[in-house]
Amino acid sequence: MSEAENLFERIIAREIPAEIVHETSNTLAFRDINPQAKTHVLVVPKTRYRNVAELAAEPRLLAEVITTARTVAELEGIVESGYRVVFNTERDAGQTVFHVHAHVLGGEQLGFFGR
Ligand code: IU
Repeated sequence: MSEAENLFERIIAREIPAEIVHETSNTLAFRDINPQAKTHVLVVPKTRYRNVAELAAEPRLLAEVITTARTVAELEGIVESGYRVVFNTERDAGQTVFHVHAHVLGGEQLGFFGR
């Protein structure tokens, strides 16, 4: 496992600090270290799956990740203004950390994305 993946494992294990926003029995939400919006929180399952395609094999856990994303939006007060949930998946999407994570982005008008 690379340093970066280790890093998410170590955040989950509380071995290194992160600004934790919310936790459930199977997920953890913490602030992205390099925020791309006013609100930028990562939601991870505590067990490691490489990407959302792998996590899709566990629909209940996938649903818990999405539910945690909704709770994060509630806690951040961005449900009404709106937010985006993104799973970058593999190279072309720019995935750099291969422990699946949902980006929860909002708190301001977001730009269009794509190419
Ligand atoms: P990506 O979807 O794999 O590209 O996103 C990885 C994210 O993890 C990226 O937004 C980083 O800023 C973020 N991150 C972090 O919050 N803390 C870390 O220690 C590391 C990466 I490494």
